[in-house]
Amino acid sequence: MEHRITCPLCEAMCGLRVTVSWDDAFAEAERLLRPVLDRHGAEALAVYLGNPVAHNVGLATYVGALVGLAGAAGMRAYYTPGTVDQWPLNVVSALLFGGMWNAPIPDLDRTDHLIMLGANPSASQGSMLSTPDIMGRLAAIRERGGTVVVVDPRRTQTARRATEWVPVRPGTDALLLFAILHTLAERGDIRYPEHLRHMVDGLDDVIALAAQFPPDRVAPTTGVPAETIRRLAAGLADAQNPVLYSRIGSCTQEFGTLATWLVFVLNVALGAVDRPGGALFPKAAVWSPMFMKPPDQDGPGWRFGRFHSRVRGAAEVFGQFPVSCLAEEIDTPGDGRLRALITVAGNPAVSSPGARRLQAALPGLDAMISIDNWLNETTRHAHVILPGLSPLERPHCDDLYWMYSTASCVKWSDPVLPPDPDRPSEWEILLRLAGAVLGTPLPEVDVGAMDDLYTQGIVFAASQSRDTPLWGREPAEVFAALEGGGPERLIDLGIRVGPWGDDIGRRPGGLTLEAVRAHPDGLRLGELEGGRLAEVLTTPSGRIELTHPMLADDVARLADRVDRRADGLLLTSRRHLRSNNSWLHNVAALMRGRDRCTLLINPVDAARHGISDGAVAEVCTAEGAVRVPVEVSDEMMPGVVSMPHGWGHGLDGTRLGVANAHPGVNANLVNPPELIDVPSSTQVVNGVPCQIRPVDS
Ligand SMILES: Nc1nc2c(c(=O)[nH]1)N[C@H]1C(S)=C(S)[C@@H](COP(=O)(O)OP(=O)(O)OC[C@H]3O[C@@H](n4cnc5c(=O)[nH]c(N)nc54)[C@H](O)[C@@H]3O)O[C@H]1N2
Ligand SMILES: Nc1nc2c(c(=O)[nH]1)N[C@H]1C(S)=C(S)[C@@H](COP(=O)(O)OP(=O)(O)OC[C@H]3O[C@@H](n4cnc5c(=O)[nH]c(N)nc54)[C@H](O)[C@@H]3O)O[C@H]1N2
Ligand SMILES: [Mo]
Repeated sequence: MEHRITCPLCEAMCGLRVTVSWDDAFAEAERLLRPVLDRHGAEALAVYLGNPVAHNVGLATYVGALVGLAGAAGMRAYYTPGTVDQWPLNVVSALLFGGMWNAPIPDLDRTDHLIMLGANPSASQGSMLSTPDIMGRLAAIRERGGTVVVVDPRRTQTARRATEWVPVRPGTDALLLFAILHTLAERGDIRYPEHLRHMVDGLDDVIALAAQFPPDRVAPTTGVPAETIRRLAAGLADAQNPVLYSRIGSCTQEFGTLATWLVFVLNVALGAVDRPGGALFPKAAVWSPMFMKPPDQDGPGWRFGRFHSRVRGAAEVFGQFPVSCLAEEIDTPGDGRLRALITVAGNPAVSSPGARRLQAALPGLDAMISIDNWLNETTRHAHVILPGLSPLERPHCDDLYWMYSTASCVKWSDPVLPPDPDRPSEWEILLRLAGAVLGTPLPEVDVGAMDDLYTQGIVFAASQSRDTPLWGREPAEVFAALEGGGPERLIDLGIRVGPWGDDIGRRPGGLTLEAVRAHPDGLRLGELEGGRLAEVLTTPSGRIELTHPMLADDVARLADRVDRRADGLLLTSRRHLRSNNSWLHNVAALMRGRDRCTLLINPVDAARHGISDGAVAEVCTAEGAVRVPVEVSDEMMPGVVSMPHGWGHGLDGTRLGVANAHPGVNANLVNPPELIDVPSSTQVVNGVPCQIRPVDS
């Protein structure tokens, strides 16, 4: 049975939920939120924004209103799965290239030598790298005589289709990459083509840091033989158009920032950055306010660790604490304790390390409001659930992901079905909540006025910021030229100030939303190209700033790791094609086939622990233990086990008929909250020390 929520739900007595009118839901949200805000201020409030925010234009364009205004009212930090995902990439992008979403992607169609680390596009379809048929594009590299190397502790489907699979011990990618850089330098293979010569600072400093990581030294720790490391370096050096790409397996690990950084360092050292066939900066057709530096990051460069979390003292990074801090900030008494939580399209009770503590903490909130369409592991604790319209009832236009796309496109999709006129859109709900945090009783918030205020605020901030296309423009004039309201107005703004836009009247004949709408199949406006460095870099120097104390300082932590022999098993994460994090397990058609929530283990490790295929094992970490069925497979490198994330359904109070019949096990019950990649405050869910034992059933 499906159980998509279409009417607001409120908690009645004894955990029972009742369907209520929108007016009653808003009144109830007000009744719960107001005392917290009045007594404790916005400091007692947190907002959690989940992954689908990025795939829903109304949420993507308006979560900034809630987070920004709540921040202005005193909310300390907000939470997202960014800190179990791409935060290291954001940090590195900000420091090296100037913007947190500003990074080059591999030019898949022209490279002849790709090394891919910690990514499995056969399942994920590519991440921070948007392209249709990514597996076809990888196959094409080989068909034209090129090479694809996959570095991953698991021989994934992607690795199977590659030229070579290089198993690596989880968490040690940075050592491997340093050793490759070391080898390139030793061979005299650092390329400094003309286009980079005056555009890069600090490469020599990084090469000097690499001196302590020769292949022979890192081989025992990484599990990659020294000859293989030298061969990988030679392969890159000999290729015409080499490039490296990394993703989540190299981010959510002990040295996620260093590993992600070194991928870009190597791309620079190979002369690949900003060169066709190498790593190119996509040109997004739609400008997004996300691309500008947040107003609280005043001054040149970026600052991190401007404030720290109350309980464990974790450093903020881009205004966020590691997502696992949420639980302790709710359940630890004292001034500044979180008493109210708003979740938007997120399921942190499953997706956040230390999930057991969060699940126990959520019932302790005075007010929990969720914008979500499912009664799941997280929203079952909400006092009020406010559901959005179905994806078929709302328009769509991507924004963020064009920053990582292999072509410059734009497409506006009108709703397929007429939206129910009696239901608010999610962006309106966000504005209402934002107004309530600012002090207006929630039912009385003037959503239209809030929308104008927010849009004017964006135009004003962009007009003050050098790295936006609105810099120096007269805000009132720009705002007056925009029509309508809601996401359509913001997307119209983004298209018009984008590279193909009409520049708000200054470039007659340029694109507007209206012009884009006339092409329901979308417009393909440009291809990836090189030679754009001067235009894309927004660092203080205007060059690629390859070293930063924050990065260089973390090398000492890495150097300590080289000689630490970790002989025990390491737990890693994985995803599957037919699910999306935690929330497609309720779709019957996607749940056919055998159980996917298994612990993958190499036959040697299985035999050593007396565990056979299909048996149940207990996986135990510093955080706790779970029981999970075992799948013995030589696709895992010895010493490493893999569990998918997003499972652990079947909890009381949820309404997920299909998912609850295939509950699986929540990997984040055993991922410890305190394991983080230090510079980026990112959770470690790859390379977690664990033990296993058979369970007698
Ligand atoms: N161990 C481990 N943990 C991980 C990861 C891992 O690899 N290993 N990966 C991490 C990553 S990369 C991510 S992105 C996170 C995901 O973490 P979350 O974003 O917290 O979780 P999701 O499973 O994506 O949950 C999405 C929620 O949004 C709701 N939803 C779906 N569509 C919409 C919509 O259009 N509107 C609204 N309002 N709600 C909607 C769904 O019902 C669901 O409740 O998990 C992270 N956690
Ligand atoms: N079908 C489907 N598509 C998705 C998602 C989904 O759940 N299902 N989730 C979406 C989201 S939110 C995201 S963030 C992206 C993520 O997209 P990807 O980054 O491609 O993520 P995964 O498919 O989890 O692949 C990560 C790989 O890293 C490997 N790995 C683990 N530890 C290490 C390590 O220490 N070093 C190296 N080199 N590798 C390691 C794992 O074995 C795994 O093969 O996918 C997105 N796309
Ligand atoms: Mo993600």
